[in-house]
Amino acid sequence: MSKKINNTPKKDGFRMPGEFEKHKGCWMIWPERTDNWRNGAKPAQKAYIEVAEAIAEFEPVTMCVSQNQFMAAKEMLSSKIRLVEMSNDDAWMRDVGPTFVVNDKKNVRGVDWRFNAWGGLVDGLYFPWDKDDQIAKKVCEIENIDYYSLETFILEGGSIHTDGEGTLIATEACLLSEGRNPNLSKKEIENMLKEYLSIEKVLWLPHGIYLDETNEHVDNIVHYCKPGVLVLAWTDDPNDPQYAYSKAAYDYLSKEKDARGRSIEIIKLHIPDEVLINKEESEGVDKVDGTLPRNEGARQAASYANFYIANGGVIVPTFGDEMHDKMAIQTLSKVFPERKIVGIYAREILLGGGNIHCITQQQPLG
Ligand code: KQY
Repeated sequence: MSKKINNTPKKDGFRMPGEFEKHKGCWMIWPERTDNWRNGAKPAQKAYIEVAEAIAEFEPVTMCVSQNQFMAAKEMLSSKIRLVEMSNDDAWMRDVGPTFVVNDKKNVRGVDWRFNAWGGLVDGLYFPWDKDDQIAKKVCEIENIDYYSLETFILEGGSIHTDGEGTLIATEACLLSEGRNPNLSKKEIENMLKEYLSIEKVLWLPHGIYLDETNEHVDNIVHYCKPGVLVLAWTDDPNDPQYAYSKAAYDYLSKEKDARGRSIEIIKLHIPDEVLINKEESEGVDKVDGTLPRNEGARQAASYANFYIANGGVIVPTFGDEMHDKMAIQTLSKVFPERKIVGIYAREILLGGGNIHCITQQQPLG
């Protein structure tokens, strides 16, 4: 029986592993809310299915589905995917799921942060969010994993990346935003990450991806591929607002050392050409007060860095931009020679505000 532990992972000898370490499986949530996903969420469900089935080639996938959608999802997903019934407010397992930590004896525990829909009543994306806030604990209970549960500290899984060896990367734009932990200083936030993930050094990028509605989650701009090596979303166009964001990250990371004292190898991953919401896509979304509107012409925070590393594969979003899609897949093939690179056309996921990394959460093998 899973239980809540009243200590910290650091004190107990547990650390957050890198995503590239071995997984037991992957968790996802079925999309359905019609004020975020167009056309009754049907196009998004198809994209989620493609992602789930692609990951299932490499490791077991569990899809959490509300009671309303359970039978429909069961019909649409293959028997490879395990379904569990779970209430939810939306479908972003990276952010609402537990952050798993492991120890040297290969035991696995969960960290259950507080979730407030990316900014609560300050600049959150929907209200209420109480069902999403319960998901991390429920996942741990299903897996019979003990967990640490924070009373007030707000954090989403997409706002942190680690090399598994003591280094964590985050963006100031997100972690220091008004809607998350306004009463904590940068130093206090760092200390929480150190204590709950066994981190020794936090690297702070000023920004993430331009117009990212999560206050610029780090998982959209960089991704650790192995210790000492990461990819960075990039553009060569100095007139694109993203240029200043990516350049600042590049300059900062080029000068910094990681927790082990290594310089960091930075591999540029060029972003796709601008992705804008079209009229039909905008009109397909229910307009509801309190949920972020999806207006025609709005630029989407498209980035290839938002991929998922599975046991033998890498599942990468593509955007129908022939040249940049191809470049991204070529680059990642070189970075991950031992894994199969699988591109999935992910425009429908992007239209909901995130991408493949945001909708998945790996559970380490331990
Ligand atoms: O991690 C993410 N990028 C989640 C985005 C949530 C968007 C909700 N509309």
